[in-house]
Amino acid sequence: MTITLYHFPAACSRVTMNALEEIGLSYDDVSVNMRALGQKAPEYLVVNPKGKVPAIDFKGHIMTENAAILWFLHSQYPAASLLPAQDDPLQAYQGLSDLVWCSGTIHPIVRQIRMPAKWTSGDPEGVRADGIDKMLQECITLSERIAQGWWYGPSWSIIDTYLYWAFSTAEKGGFPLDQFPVLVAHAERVRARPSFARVLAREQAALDAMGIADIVL
Ligand SMILES: N[C@@H](CCC(=O)N[C@@H](CS)C(=O)NCC(=O)O)C(=O)O
Repeated sequence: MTITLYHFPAACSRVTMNALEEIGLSYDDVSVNMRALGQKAPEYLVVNPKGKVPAIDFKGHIMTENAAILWFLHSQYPAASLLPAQDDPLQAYQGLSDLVWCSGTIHPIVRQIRMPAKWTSGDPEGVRADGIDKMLQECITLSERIAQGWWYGPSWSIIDTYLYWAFSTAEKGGFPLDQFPVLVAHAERVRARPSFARVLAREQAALDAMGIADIVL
């Protein structure tokens, strides 16, 4: 039974890809060319009617929504420690709570910074500035929490990759990440993981295959 990830390089689907790499699963990756609005193409809408990445075909079951996919993968492959152990209900709650926060609070702020015109028919710069203000508040708290470690302290979790994806994408939209040396150092630690290096290699191969040369991974 195969596993297929539908993704676009540097989009939030890289968090799911990083989870697959951390677990060590064998999977196919299919690029959905968002530059060509591939996420809205009829053939992709058959896979994910929401018209978004990521989607995953997990052994014949189509799954969407990053948080739910990550939660599912963690439940199936607990040895990878993507999140706190699920056998303790309070720890399990914490992992789910953090995933929902990433997808429901942090990701929309990133979208507000990176694609403000999608939020307003008026001046997008006001929307972007509001997003940057919200992200600054989040980063002040996060810097204190992460310090020299990871989101959960001594051990990496998929929340670290999710947060890294959020900050780095916000930075591409003008967010001043360099004001937060703790988060810059955290980004370097996320990128230094062998699983993340494999993600970058697969994303680069996908970009090359699509003939896209101007996306920084
Ligand atoms: N709630 C979804 C959001 C996914 C999402 O917004 N994906 C973006 C890429 S980061 C996308 O596919 N955007 C294409 C579009 O909105 O047309 C999740 O967390 O998985």
